[in-house]
Amino acid sequence: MRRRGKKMNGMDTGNIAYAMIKGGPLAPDLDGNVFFHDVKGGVEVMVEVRGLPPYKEGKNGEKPIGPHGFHLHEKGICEIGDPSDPFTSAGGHWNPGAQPHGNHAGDFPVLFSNGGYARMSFFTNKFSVKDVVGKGVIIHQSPDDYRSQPSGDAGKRLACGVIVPYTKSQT
Ligand SMILES: [Cu+2]
Repeated sequence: MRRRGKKMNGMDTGNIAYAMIKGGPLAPDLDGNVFFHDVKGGVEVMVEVRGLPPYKEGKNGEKPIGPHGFHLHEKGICEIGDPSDPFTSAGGHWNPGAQPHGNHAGDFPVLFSNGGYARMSFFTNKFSVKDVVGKGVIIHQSPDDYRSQPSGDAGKRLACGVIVPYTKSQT
């Protein structure tokens, strides 16, 4: 089988991009990063954040806090805007294939907090790294139900990041 790209840490890698994640007014301690590596057949996504808010059960019609919806949004613009409803600047879900929510290219697994810390890595074949440079990464207050349209009912936006190309000099 032919392999494309350079090899690093056992993975085929071509392009690498990343987003620095910064919490807004609803989660000021939240920060971390998300890396996107081109691998064979798709992209490996690796996320690490700290400072997620404590879990809170959803009661009396309120949404739970956590696990946290996690998506790519169509605009790489992280302006706080309204502090009670931050980061609407990032727009809606990135959905280049005009799919129903649950099958958007930017629909990711939820983030589970471990005392505020979350780390996850997963594979997707729905895009390559060059497709997502310039897009936004959003972490939401509430879980994604993967069926409410158009965005999974994941609630307010805790944190935002803009995906940029990764180069060694940026470490
Ligand atoms: Cu989202």
